[in-house]
Amino acid sequence: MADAEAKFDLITRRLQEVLGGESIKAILAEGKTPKCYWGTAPTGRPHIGYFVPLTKIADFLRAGVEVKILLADVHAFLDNMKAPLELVAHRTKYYQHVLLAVFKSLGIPTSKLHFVEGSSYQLTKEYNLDNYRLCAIVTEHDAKKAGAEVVKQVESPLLSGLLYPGLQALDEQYLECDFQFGGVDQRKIFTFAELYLPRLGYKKRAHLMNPMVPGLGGGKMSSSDPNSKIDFLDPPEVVRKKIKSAFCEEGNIEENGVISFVEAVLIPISQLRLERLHGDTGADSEEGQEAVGDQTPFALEGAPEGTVFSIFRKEDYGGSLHYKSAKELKDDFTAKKLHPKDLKTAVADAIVKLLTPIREAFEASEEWKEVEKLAYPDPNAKPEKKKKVKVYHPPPPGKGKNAQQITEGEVAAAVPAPPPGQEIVQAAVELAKEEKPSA
Ligand code: STL
Repeated sequence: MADAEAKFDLITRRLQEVLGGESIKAILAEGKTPKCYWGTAPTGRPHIGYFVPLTKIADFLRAGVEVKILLADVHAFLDNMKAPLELVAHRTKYYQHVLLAVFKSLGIPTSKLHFVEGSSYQLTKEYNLDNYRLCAIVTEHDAKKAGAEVVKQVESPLLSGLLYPGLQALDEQYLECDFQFGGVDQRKIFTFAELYLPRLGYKKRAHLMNPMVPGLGGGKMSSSDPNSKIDFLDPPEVVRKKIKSAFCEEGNIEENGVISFVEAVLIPISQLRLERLHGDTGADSEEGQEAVGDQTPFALEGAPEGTVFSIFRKEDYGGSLHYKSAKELKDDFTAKKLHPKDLKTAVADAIVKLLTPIREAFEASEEWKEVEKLAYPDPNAKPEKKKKVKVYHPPPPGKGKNAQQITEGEVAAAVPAPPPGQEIVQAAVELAKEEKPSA
């Protein structure tokens, strides 16, 4: 069936790897709706690298796929407490706000997406029993290996990190998906799930993987260098500054985060928009209807038909450049026909355009602003000053203007008690000191 084939091509376009594609083809051939999920753990602040999976979700909807978005709150905690329990709920809400605003900015109808919080089913008896069943058959070696790329590696690994891959495997069963979608960094977890779910008597799922997009430093985007990633809420001047300082060597397309971003995000978004202009939204007839913000491709006025990325240049410098594919742009860059400075300016302009509606949605939402403060409290903020309790210092007996007796109890009542919990924190610090190896 030609229709099924076209849908499969749309579902898998631009992916780096597909495992078990035949099972998706079989579902489509039967005229059924494939179901998928994409999971994210609400830990640090989501950055613009998230445009990659979120843009891909537009393809799934166009192909009629049912999409669930998992906010993996329990995982956020399990991964070395990247999100401490007190913060997890706030961060989950923050992620939900960001994701909804990004989807709207991409013109993806949010009514078609199903948001699920991990804790809504991961704390049930059934799920936990399955976790124990899994623990009884998975070796420590396999669990460690599966999480090697995804779980933060630390000197003294916690048991929680070993649980992470197993729970992600169970999510496939409990979210009733036909395939899980994620970055290629999830590959080891995906193959772990393919091996172990059948051993619990569950169906093996297909796995679709995105390429990873390097950060602006050329390395990993999720690194702790704040300049290597752009936050969804960064204002234009910050975007421009970060792009300006990005590693982008003339003639070198390797380890070039700026070019990678054009290829993985800007061009696919342009392409989605061009296709939408032509009415090619497949099963997703609602695409674009609730879109917020400028929905034009990143092409300058007067660009030839099919342009997915334009770079403004003064006539003196050869005039503007228009590209119909990432390959054309990369070829020009390699041949030094496109200068890093011109590329950077065009990319910064495009990112500013992409982020404008997201920042506006944030500014317009008191709830989101409030959640942001709770989810990511300023680490430099001074703790609120407690009002000093006046302590009465009695003069030595017999001295003072109105010399009179005061009891010990009265003094104790006037001395402020330490804030609750301080003793516990103190005890933990002492314990940590004692545990340090005496080298
Ligand atoms: C991150 C960053 C990222 C993906 C994830 C976490 C994925 C988490 C996850 C958890 C449970 C699932 C599926 C995915 O079932 O890019 O910190």
